Amino acid sequence: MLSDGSGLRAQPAAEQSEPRQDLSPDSGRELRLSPSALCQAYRAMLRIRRVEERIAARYGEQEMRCPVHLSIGQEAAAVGACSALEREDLIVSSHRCHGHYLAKGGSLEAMLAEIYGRESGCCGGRGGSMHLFDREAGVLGSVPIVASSIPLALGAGLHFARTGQPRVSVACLGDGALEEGVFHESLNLAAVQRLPVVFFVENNLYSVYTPLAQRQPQRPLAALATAHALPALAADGNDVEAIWRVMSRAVAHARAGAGPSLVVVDTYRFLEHCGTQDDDALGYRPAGELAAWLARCPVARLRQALAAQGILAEAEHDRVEAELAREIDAAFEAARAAPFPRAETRAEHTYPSAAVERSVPRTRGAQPTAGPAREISAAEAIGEATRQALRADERVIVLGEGVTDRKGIFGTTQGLLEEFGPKRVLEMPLSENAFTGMAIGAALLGTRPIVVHQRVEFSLLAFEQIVNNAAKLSYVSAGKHRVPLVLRLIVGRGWGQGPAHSQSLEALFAHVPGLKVVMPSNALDAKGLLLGAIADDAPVIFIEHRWVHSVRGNVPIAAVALPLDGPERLREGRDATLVASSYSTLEARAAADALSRVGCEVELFDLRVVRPLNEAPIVDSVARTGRLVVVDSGYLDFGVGAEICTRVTSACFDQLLAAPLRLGLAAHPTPSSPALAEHYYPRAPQIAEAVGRVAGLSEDALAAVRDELERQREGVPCDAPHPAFRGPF
Ligand SMILES: Cc1ncc(C[n+]2csc(CCOP(=O)(O)OP(=O)(O)O)c2C)c(N)n1
Ligand SMILES: [Mg+2]
Repeated sequence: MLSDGSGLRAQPAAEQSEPRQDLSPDSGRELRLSPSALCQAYRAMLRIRRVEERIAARYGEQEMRCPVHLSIGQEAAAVGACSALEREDLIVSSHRCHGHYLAKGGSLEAMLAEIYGRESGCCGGRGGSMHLFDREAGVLGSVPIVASSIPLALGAGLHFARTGQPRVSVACLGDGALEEGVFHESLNLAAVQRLPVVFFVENNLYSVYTPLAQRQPQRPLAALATAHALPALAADGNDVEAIWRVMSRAVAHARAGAGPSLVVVDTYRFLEHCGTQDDDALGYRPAGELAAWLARCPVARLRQALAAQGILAEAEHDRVEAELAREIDAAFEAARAAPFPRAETRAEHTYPSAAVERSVPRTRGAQPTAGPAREISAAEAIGEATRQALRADERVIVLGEGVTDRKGIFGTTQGLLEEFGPKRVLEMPLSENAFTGMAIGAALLGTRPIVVHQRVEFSLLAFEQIVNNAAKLSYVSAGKHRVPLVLRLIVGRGWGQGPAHSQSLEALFAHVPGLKVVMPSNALDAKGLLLGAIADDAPVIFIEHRWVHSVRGNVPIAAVALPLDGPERLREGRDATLVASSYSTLEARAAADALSRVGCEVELFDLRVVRPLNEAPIVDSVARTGRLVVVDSGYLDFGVGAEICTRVTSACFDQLLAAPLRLGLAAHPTPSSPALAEHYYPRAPQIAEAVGRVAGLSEDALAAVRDELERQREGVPCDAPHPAFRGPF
């Protein structure tokens, strides 16, 4: 439904005439907008034009201190598309989002306040003009990474389909987005999932200065849909009624459960790509091209048509102009008069407020209020946590490659499809970026997805979605969006998995504010922290080491969520503090046990939660022991250990008796051959040696510890976990 905040509204598409679900090229030709709806569309287009002209006129004052991508010349596309939607339907947009946002009914004042960087801006001053969103009006988000918002539209569609809501989501794209991999992944994924999504492409013939012909082979853009078995529709992008007509059909098709479609409209940007100037003199467009498109200006063209048909008289037009001028004046004044956000609030909404309270005091072994427990493996614990979460909460879903296969991802998802069905346990195509982004989009609407990537490395194909969307959407929406998402990433170490199947890249994810990073080292935490992650409203990267999967431990039968609250002290000691995470914790524990036998008492911490890093217990410990060794599960350089050492050193420099030491993976990729991998991972003997030296152990004692640990490892290949690591501990 068209809405421009003026009170004048277009008739809903359905009232005008029933759009067909038949998407064949000839169907729907008779669809017409009523005269009042045409006037309404004109008003909405003129409003976008006048708002952007005003932005252009005032931009030089340098009070709007963010980039602006004006859509002057493309107004018919935004208005035509949104006039085919109901308010409950959602759109996502990109860098060029002003027109879409206004056409869908986003608040003008909140948009301008955002561009002016004010607290009352739609993003609270956190997003600027390229992140416009308005939940109430159905603008789910705008993302200035080309094509990045497409999977969010899929997520909205998935949420609608899953919850049985007859709503539709629309991804508003430029022609450039069609060159991005995620566009193709998304078409494929939307098609196989039959999602109620419309891909709406405004082909303005350019990506910045580069013409379409230099970027894509010559063929109709709509042909891309055919390859993905989607219906394709096209229209003149400067003819609002033609756009409304094709969009109405595509939307009705999606709403009827018939799946996604692609709509392509050809239009033209009159001003420069970014900024407010006419840049025709730069010469990147053929001579006369701009003039030809100016002659087809969608606003002028519609005005003439309405006048010719006697629908919009001159006096009425003047009245509309005057009304718009008053509204725009007032909105600019309100935006400029609004206060800036207070500097001390700048970190707010990086994470939503904590959802999980400490349900059970966590003491290792005994779980006094958690009820009966029994020994199971961490893999079983992960499967059990997932099953219990799916049973307890309809909003929880599981998706990934292989989640429904016979082996069920190391057994962790076995049986879920049978119990919960394909609507809650979704097998995914090999489209990591699209399905991770889809999960993010669904999470924005209240679905709580658990996404599984069978290797950490596979998630790198979705890094863009994780870093730019999952981590940012709470912040840029000033807390109005939440992303309750769990990403299970598996470290595939062992058996020659090599450089691209065995990395532990927690430092990459922990580097990004907005993400939480969790690494269990045992069965109890595997279950409890996973349940805590599922209950958390922030995106949680849950890194599972393949060798931890087989670790057994005493795990409560009940679904006891553990808070994501930081390190756990596994052993007390006075001589040195040792910090490890994930599988390294098991090696570190063996080292600490051996050191204890020669009288060196090590205080051992299992990090558990990398981000947010709660260093306080470690600092307390080092303040007593004076010595710190950190074993990184990932690469040593620029790693988590470096962060811990820095924080501890800053906090208790005066109590340090020795320089903190780090162990981790060497500065080269993981080799595959056992002959090369043999010395790659820090294992118990190396850890014991490092701690012993820091603690000032004698050479004899060091040798004794080393010998004992080497003996324990004798006959154990480097590419398999030590058989002693079975837990519980
Ligand atoms: C992934 C990515 N690559 C490059 C850019 C830089 N960039 C910003 S807008 C833009 C042009 C995109 O063209 P199109 O999708 O046709 O949208 P238009 O600007 O024409 O509306 C480019 C290349 C970006 N933001 N994101
Ligand atoms: Mg373009």
